Parts: sequence; structure tokens; C-alpha cells
Amino acid sequence: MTSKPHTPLLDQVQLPSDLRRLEEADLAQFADELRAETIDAVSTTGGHLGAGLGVVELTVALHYVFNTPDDRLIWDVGHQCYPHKILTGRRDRIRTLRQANGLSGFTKRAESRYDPFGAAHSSTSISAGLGMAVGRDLAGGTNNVIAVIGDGAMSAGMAYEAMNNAGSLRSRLIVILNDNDMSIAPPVGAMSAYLAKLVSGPTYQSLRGAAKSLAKNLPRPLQEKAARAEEYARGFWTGGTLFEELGFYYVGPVDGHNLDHLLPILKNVRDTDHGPVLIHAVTQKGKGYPPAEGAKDKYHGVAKFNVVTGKQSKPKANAPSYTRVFANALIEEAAKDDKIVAVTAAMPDGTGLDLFGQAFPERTFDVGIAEQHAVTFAAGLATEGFKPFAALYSTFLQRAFDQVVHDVAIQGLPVRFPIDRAGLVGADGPTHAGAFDTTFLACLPGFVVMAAADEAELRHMVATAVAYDDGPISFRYPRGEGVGLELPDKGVPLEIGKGLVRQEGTKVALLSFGSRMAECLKAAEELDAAGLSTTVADARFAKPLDDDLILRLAGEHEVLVTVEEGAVGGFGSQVLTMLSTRGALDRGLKIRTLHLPDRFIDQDKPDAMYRQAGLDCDGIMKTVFEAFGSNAVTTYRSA
Ligand SMILES: Cc1ncc(C[n+]2csc(CCOP(=O)(O)OP(=O)(O)O)c2C)c(N)n1
Repeated sequence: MTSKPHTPLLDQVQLPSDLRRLEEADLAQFADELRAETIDAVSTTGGHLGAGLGVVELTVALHYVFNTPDDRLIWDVGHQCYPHKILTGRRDRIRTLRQANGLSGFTKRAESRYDPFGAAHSSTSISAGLGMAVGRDLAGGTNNVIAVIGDGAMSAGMAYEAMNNAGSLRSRLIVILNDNDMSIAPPVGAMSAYLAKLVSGPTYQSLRGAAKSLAKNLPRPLQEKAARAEEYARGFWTGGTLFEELGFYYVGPVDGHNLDHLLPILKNVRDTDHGPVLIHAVTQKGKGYPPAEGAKDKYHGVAKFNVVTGKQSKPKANAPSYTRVFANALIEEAAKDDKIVAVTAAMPDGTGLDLFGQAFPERTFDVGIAEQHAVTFAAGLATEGFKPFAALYSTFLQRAFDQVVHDVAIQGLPVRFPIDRAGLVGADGPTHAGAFDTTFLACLPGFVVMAAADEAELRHMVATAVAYDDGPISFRYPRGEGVGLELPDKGVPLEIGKGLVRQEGTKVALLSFGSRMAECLKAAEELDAAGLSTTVADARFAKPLDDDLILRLAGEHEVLVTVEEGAVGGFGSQVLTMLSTRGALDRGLKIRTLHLPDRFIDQDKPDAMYRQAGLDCDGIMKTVFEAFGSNAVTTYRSA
């Protein structure tokens, strides 16, 4: 028998309603085309690839079986949603992913009716789904709610809070555990081991035994399908799983790439009311693209790449990244001080703690996606005389705010907070912006809050954090490479609460907190050239402030501008409060605070985002000129 030639199906499908018109027998071909389109699109944009490739069949099966968007489909984190975007009316824009005015790299309510819940931070999907399910029940609706959550995301407490609640509410909710045995790095923890046990259990491996137990234990509609499709019955656990103890009806493990397995299960779950159901789907991250399957990180996040070779085109860096400078500095310090320990919440590579872990495996703790726990765990370590560095991205530290206040600050525990990805981060957009940490840390009594102006300062701030043992201390630094300075031979602890004047002037003072320093220095050069003699100072500390320095700057200049890559309420607000308390604003000083605008900035190149925010050289100059009552910057420029 000759197989019939394949006609492309992807072109016939704009929306899931088109997909539902295809024959079931055609879905495997459709999935292959969807996978190829995803690979091709990401090769031109860069972005998250491995996770999306792992859910192609799941995406097809879910949209085929369920009536999206009336049935709500929620993707946890949302980084695996590119195939979903392609088949929900966004294929024509898929090559704008993560670019200015393009599609977001995550699910986003404002973008599509098919994205009922925005995401990017992990482990929120079951909570959101439960809220939707209960909302539906209250309103007398009948639609389905499906949350797809990864095994990595399942390491966060919030997922358990949601399951605990769902198990008692008994509302109809479908959770699909997408178990690819990967987070960004290999998953960690007892839960990961437990899932592996479920997957490698005897019933998963023995098809016939599985079919029998399946027929015995599943509700009738599922039994019938099982009897007919022995092949899909890869084996099921039959009671007693953790999920069942939590009140979920557990189905699985099931091969998440096999549509013949997935479709009957999803249909049955759709057509039967079990209260909350968890389908344990086993998938492979990077599935179907050999370079991704073979890569250590399964192509979790990639730059643009050559589809044939899989080779990524990473721009050549001129300087080491801040992350690397931090990691190397901490390694150097830890070689001298065996009390230094490091904690990451599932981001060993992103935070540089992979390097630290190679040097000091026993002093490195990857706690999984569990920022709240990471902070309190570090607090516990501090009570025992250790020097914990809880290295988190600014955006993920947000999740642990109460732990920072209650477990660290109130007890005055010397937990060190290296805060990576401070400021705007580019393609990941507003969900990942490191905008708020200065605001929410500098308001806490007893906290020391620092920001690195450049990589040399970062080196010294690591040393400062090691030396400072009197309470919590943080230091923030941006994504990407440093300014290319030669690094000092060793880190020297800074005097707490003391800033540094980088250049002296007489009329204008630019007071920078963080890595906008480079733009301040550029602006100062231009202001000097325009006849406005400019002082540039590096505040180094938002708390405690260098009152003496700031009062002097306020007293000796006509215009004082604070500059930071953070939200309102941060460094500038601390300065304003101090100056007003000290009566320094009563003497006619023109003071301006430059910070992120009061809105979320969509993804773009970081430089363009800072331009939009008015935090580049031009923005600083414009502010200074306007403070003098003129908008002469353009005049000056064109002269
Ligand atoms: C609260 C939070 N912490 C950290 C991250 C960074 N992060 C993005 S994806 C990811 C791994 C997710 O693993 P999993 O849920 O298994 O999904 P997979 O990528 O394997 O499909 C991590 C740690 C995040 N998005 N949110």
C-alpha cells in the first residue's frame, strides 16, 4: 500500500475551530507542521524553544478536544505557548515574537482571547484555573478549565496551595502536569524524584498489566476507550498517588507525544465530571528537533539560530556579564571564607551559581522554583552563623517579599541578596523587569541597599556583603555585560552609607544609583560642553543614604537630578524624603528624580526601553535643561 501524499494542513488552520474540522488521523501531520513552523519562527527571533517543542502534540490535542476560547486553557509560565500562538490566530505575527510592538513571549490577556490568563512567573496556573472554575460555577456556566503546568513549576509552593484548595472545593478543573523531567536546569527535590518514580513504576512499563488495572479502576467511559485502545494504555497508577491524596482524580502517566493516547483521555475527562483531575503527561523537552533534544538545557532559551545546524548566533560580548563578575567574585571570597553559602531558586545558570556550584558543590543549594522558601531557608542558615547569598532575579524576589520582611528584616538576619536582572531586561518584557526591588527594600528598617554602577563596583559590593554581618544587605546589578572596565585585583569592602564623587562640577549634580552611571557620565560630558558644569556622583547606597554627600550636592548646585533604573518610590524618593526632612528643599534647589515611568514597558531592545523611559543620556540632559527652564537640548544638539 502506498501512503497518500501529504498536503500542508497548517495553512488551512487560522484558529482552533479550523483545527477541529480536521480528521483525527490528520492531527499527527498537523503537529509535525506546527513543530516545524515553531522551529523556523524561533530561529529568526530567538526565545524559548525547548518547552514549546515539548508540548506540540499536547497543544494540538487540547485545542482539538476542547472548545477554546470558551474552554479556558492556561499555560503555566507561558514560555511554552508559541505553538499555541501559531494556532490561535497569531501565526502571521509569530516572527515578531519578543520584539518591539510584536507578540509577547508569554501568554498575555491583552493579546488574544485565547490567552485567558497572562503569565511569565511560574506556578500560578492552578490557582488562576481554580478561580475561573469557581467563577464558572457561581455563574452557572459549563465550560472547561484546563491548566498546563510543568514539573519544574510544580516545585513551587503556590501550586500546592492551589491543589490543596482545589481538592476541597471539588470544582471541575483539569490540570495537566507536563512532566519533561526538566526545569531550566535539571529539576531538583523530592517532588521531582516522586514524579520519576511514578513514570518509571512497574505499571508504566508493562502494557498488558496496565491495561488490566486501567479497565478495573477507571470510570466507565474511560474503561471502554481503554479496552479499545490497548496501545494507548501505557500504564496507569491506580490509586494512592500524592495527587489523589490531595483530592485530585489522577490519570497517568500518559505519553504526551502520542495523540492516540492523549485524545481519548482528554475527551473522557472533558465528558465526565470527576471534580479536579490531574493528567500526568510525560513529554520530552525539545522534542523533534535533534539539536534541542541533545542540548544540556534542551534549548530552553535560545538566540537566533541556523535551523540546519542548530548553531546559535550569540553576539560577541566585549566584557564579561555582570552575572559572571558576581559569580567569580563570590567564588574568590568563598575560597577565603568557608561560611559563605549560596542559594538559587532554579536558576543556577542565570545567576552564575552554576559556576559557584562547580567550585563549592556542598555550599550551593538549588531549592527549585521556590523563592519564598529560598529566602527563609537563607534566613535559617544565617541564624547558624553562615553567610548566605540568596541570589535571585529582581523580578522573582518580588514573590518572597513577606519572607524578606518577616523572616529576614525584622530579625535583622545577615542574609545577602545579590539581585540580578535589575532594571529593564529587553525581550522578556514587563513581567521580567527588575523595577521594584529598591522601592520595596529601601523602606525596610535596618536593610542596607546597594546598586552597582559598573562591574568594578559590583566586585567591591560582593566584598562588602561578605564583610557586613550586622543585618540584611542587598546589591543590584543589571542583565548583560559590564561597561568593559578592568576589574580590580580584589574586592575591597565599601564604607556603608558612603557615596563617591566621580567628577566635580558647579552648576548641575547628577546623582546616580546603579548602572545608569554610564549615561550620566555621557550626559555630564555634553552638559559641560554646553557650559553647564556638572558633578557626577555615585550614590552606591539607597540605604543608608550618604546624607552628607547629598546635602552638599544639594547645597552647592542649582540643579540636582537623581537617576536610577527602578520604579518611583525607590532611590529618588529616599533622597527627596531625606532632603525635605533636613530642610534642604526650602532654599530653591531645583531637584528632579529620574526613574522608570509609572507604567509597564513592553519588550524591546534594552537601550530603546531606556530611551522610552527617559533614562538615557538624552533623557538626563533634557531633564537638566528643562529644570533650567529651557528645552534647549534640541537647540544645543543641532547647533
Ligand atoms: C517564580 C519564577 N521563578 C523562576 C522562573 C524562571 N523560569 C522560567 S521557566 C523555568 C523552568 C520551568 O520548568 P517547567 O515548569 O518544568 O517547564 P518546562 O520549561 O520544562 O516546560 C524557570 C525556573 C519563573 N518563570 N518564575
